[in-house]
Amino acid sequence: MKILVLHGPNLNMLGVREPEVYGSDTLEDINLSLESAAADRGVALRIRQSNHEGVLVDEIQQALGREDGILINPGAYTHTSIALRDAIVAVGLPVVEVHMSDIYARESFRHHSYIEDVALGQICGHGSRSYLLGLEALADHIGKRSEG
Ligand code: CA2
Repeated sequence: MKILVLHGPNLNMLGVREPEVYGSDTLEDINLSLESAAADRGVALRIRQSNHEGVLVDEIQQALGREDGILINPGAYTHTSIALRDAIVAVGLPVVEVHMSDIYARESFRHHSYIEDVALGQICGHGSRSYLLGLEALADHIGKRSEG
Protein backbone atom coordinates (compact mmCIF):
# COMPACT_ATOMS: atom_id res chain seq x y z
CA MET A 1 0.00 0.00 0.00
CA LYS A 2 1.28 3.47 -0.91
CA ILE A 3 0.22 6.77 0.63
CA LEU A 4 1.11 10.35 -0.29
CA VAL A 5 1.54 12.63 2.74
CA LEU A 6 1.11 16.29 1.85
CA HIS A 7 1.92 19.20 4.13
CA GLY A 8 0.71 22.63 3.07
CA PRO A 9 2.01 26.15 3.57
CA ASN A 10 4.06 27.19 6.60
CA LEU A 11 4.13 23.71 8.08
CA ASN A 12 7.90 23.73 7.49
CA MET A 13 7.93 26.24 10.39
CA LEU A 14 6.61 23.73 12.91
CA GLY A 15 8.49 23.55 16.18
CA VAL A 16 10.20 26.83 15.34
CA ARG A 17 7.35 29.26 16.09
CA GLU A 18 3.95 29.21 17.81
CA PRO A 19 4.59 26.04 19.89
CA GLU A 20 1.60 27.05 22.07
CA VAL A 21 -0.71 26.48 19.07
CA TYR A 22 0.99 23.71 17.11
CA GLY A 23 3.25 22.00 19.68
CA SER A 24 7.01 21.63 19.72
CA ASP A 25 7.42 18.80 17.21
CA THR A 26 9.17 19.79 14.01
CA LEU A 27 7.94 18.66 10.61
CA GLU A 28 10.86 16.25 10.54
CA ASP A 29 9.74 14.76 13.90
CA ILE A 30 6.25 14.28 12.48
CA ASN A 31 7.57 12.72 9.29
CA LEU A 32 9.79 10.31 11.26
CA SER A 33 6.89 9.15 13.42
CA LEU A 34 4.72 8.73 10.32
CA GLU A 35 7.47 6.70 8.62
CA SER A 36 7.75 4.48 11.68
CA ALA A 37 3.96 3.91 11.96
CA ALA A 38 3.76 3.28 8.21
CA ALA A 39 6.64 0.77 8.29
CA ASP A 40 4.83 -1.15 11.08
CA ARG A 41 1.85 -1.51 8.76
CA GLY A 42 3.84 -2.24 5.61
CA VAL A 43 2.81 1.10 4.10
CA ALA A 44 5.17 3.07 1.83
CA LEU A 45 5.00 6.85 2.18
CA ARG A 46 5.93 9.64 -0.20
CA ILE A 47 6.10 12.82 1.88
CA ARG A 48 6.02 16.34 0.42
CA GLN A 49 5.64 19.88 1.80
CA SER A 50 5.01 22.97 -0.25
CA ASN A 51 4.09 26.57 0.40
CA HIS A 52 2.63 26.84 -3.12
CA GLU A 53 -0.93 25.95 -4.04
CA GLY A 54 -0.09 24.88 -7.62
CA VAL A 55 2.70 22.57 -6.42
CA LEU A 56 0.23 20.90 -4.04
CA VAL A 57 -2.23 20.49 -6.94
CA ASP A 58 0.58 18.91 -9.02
CA GLU A 59 1.42 16.50 -6.19
CA ILE A 60 -2.22 15.44 -5.84
CA GLN A 61 -2.46 14.84 -9.59
CA GLN A 62 0.78 12.84 -9.58
CA ALA A 63 -0.66 10.52 -6.93
CA LEU A 64 -3.03 9.12 -9.55
CA GLY A 65 -1.78 5.68 -10.55
CA ARG A 66 1.04 5.95 -8.04
CA GLU A 67 -0.50 6.03 -4.54
CA ASP A 68 -3.60 4.45 -3.02
CA GLY A 69 -4.57 7.43 -0.88
CA ILE A 70 -3.58 10.87 0.36
CA LEU A 71 -3.07 12.15 3.90
CA ILE A 72 -3.15 15.94 3.76
CA ASN A 73 -2.78 18.89 6.06
CA PRO A 74 -3.66 21.65 3.60
CA GLY A 75 -2.74 24.36 6.14
CA ALA A 76 -4.41 27.69 5.42
CA TYR A 77 -5.42 26.47 1.91
CA THR A 78 -8.02 24.38 3.77
CA HIS A 79 -10.08 27.52 4.11
CA THR A 80 -9.48 29.06 0.67
CA SER A 81 -8.62 26.55 -2.01
CA ILE A 82 -11.19 25.35 -4.51
CA ALA A 83 -8.18 24.25 -6.61
CA LEU A 84 -7.06 21.71 -4.00
CA ARG A 85 -10.64 20.51 -3.60
CA ASP A 86 -11.03 20.09 -7.38
CA ALA A 87 -7.73 18.17 -7.60
CA ILE A 88 -8.89 15.79 -4.87
CA VAL A 89 -12.19 15.19 -6.67
CA ALA A 90 -10.36 14.79 -10.01
CA VAL A 91 -8.02 12.01 -8.82
CA GLY A 92 -10.78 10.20 -6.94
CA LEU A 93 -8.38 8.79 -4.34
CA PRO A 94 -9.40 8.46 -0.68
CA VAL A 95 -8.19 11.47 1.27
CA VAL A 96 -7.96 12.10 4.99
CA GLU A 97 -7.65 15.73 6.05
CA VAL A 98 -5.70 16.42 9.24
CA HIS A 99 -5.08 19.48 11.38
CA MET A 100 -2.99 19.75 14.51
CA SER A 101 -5.16 22.46 16.04
CA ASP A 102 -8.90 22.29 16.58
CA ILE A 103 -9.93 24.56 13.70
CA TYR A 104 -13.49 24.79 15.13
CA ALA A 105 -12.20 26.27 18.39
CA ARG A 106 -10.26 29.02 16.60
CA GLU A 107 -11.14 32.09 14.49
CA SER A 108 -14.39 31.75 12.54
CA PHE A 109 -12.54 31.93 9.19
CA ARG A 110 -10.98 28.56 10.07
CA HIS A 111 -14.34 26.87 10.68
CA HIS A 112 -14.98 26.20 7.00
CA SER A 113 -12.98 23.64 5.06
CA TYR A 114 -13.19 23.27 1.27
CA ILE A 115 -11.72 19.79 1.68
CA GLU A 116 -13.87 18.26 4.42
CA ASP A 117 -16.84 17.12 2.34
CA VAL A 118 -14.70 15.59 -0.43
CA ALA A 119 -12.50 13.77 2.09
CA LEU A 120 -13.08 10.40 3.68
CA GLY A 121 -12.72 12.11 7.03
CA GLN A 122 -11.20 14.97 8.97
CA ILE A 123 -9.13 14.71 12.15
CA CYS A 124 -8.22 17.84 14.06
CA GLY A 125 -7.18 19.02 17.48
CA HIS A 126 -4.80 16.22 18.48
CA GLY A 127 -1.53 18.03 17.80
CA SER A 128 0.99 16.04 15.81
CA ARG A 129 -0.95 12.88 16.76
CA SER A 130 -3.65 13.98 14.30
CA TYR A 131 -1.33 12.77 11.53
CA LEU A 132 -0.90 9.32 13.10
CA LEU A 133 -4.65 8.98 13.66
CA GLY A 134 -5.23 10.08 10.07
CA LEU A 135 -2.72 7.57 8.73
CA GLU A 136 -4.42 4.78 10.68
CA ALA A 137 -7.88 5.75 9.39
CA LEU A 138 -6.68 6.02 5.80
CA ALA A 139 -4.64 2.79 5.80
CA ASP A 140 -7.56 0.90 7.41
CA HIS A 141 -9.93 2.22 4.76
CA ILE A 142 -7.63 1.32 1.86
CA GLY A 143 -6.92 -2.11 3.39
CA LYS A 144 -10.62 -2.91 3.80
CA ARG A 145 -11.41 -1.73 0.27
CA SER A 146 -8.73 -3.94 -1.28
CA GLU A 147 -10.01 -6.96 0.72
CA GLY A 148 -13.52 -6.68 -0.66
O1 CA2 B 1 -4.00 23.09 12.69
C1 CA2 B 1 -3.49 22.89 11.58
O2 CA2 B 1 -2.83 21.88 11.31
C2 CA2 B 1 -3.66 23.94 10.47
O3 CA2 B 1 -3.83 23.27 9.23
C3 CA2 B 1 -2.39 24.76 10.48
C4 CA2 B 1 -2.45 25.94 9.51
C5 CA2 B 1 -3.70 26.78 9.74
O4 CA2 B 1 -3.77 27.80 8.76
C6 CA2 B 1 -4.96 25.93 9.68
O5 CA2 B 1 -6.06 26.77 9.96
C7 CA2 B 1 -4.90 24.82 10.71
C8 CA2 B 1 -1.23 26.85 9.71
C9 CA2 B 1 0.07 26.17 9.62
C10 CA2 B 1 1.11 27.15 10.00
O6 CA2 B 1 2.07 26.49 10.78
C11 CA2 B 1 2.90 27.26 11.51
C12 CA2 B 1 3.79 26.58 12.30
C13 CA2 B 1 4.65 27.27 13.08
C14 CA2 B 1 4.67 28.65 13.07
C15 CA2 B 1 3.78 29.33 12.25
C16 CA2 B 1 2.91 28.63 11.47
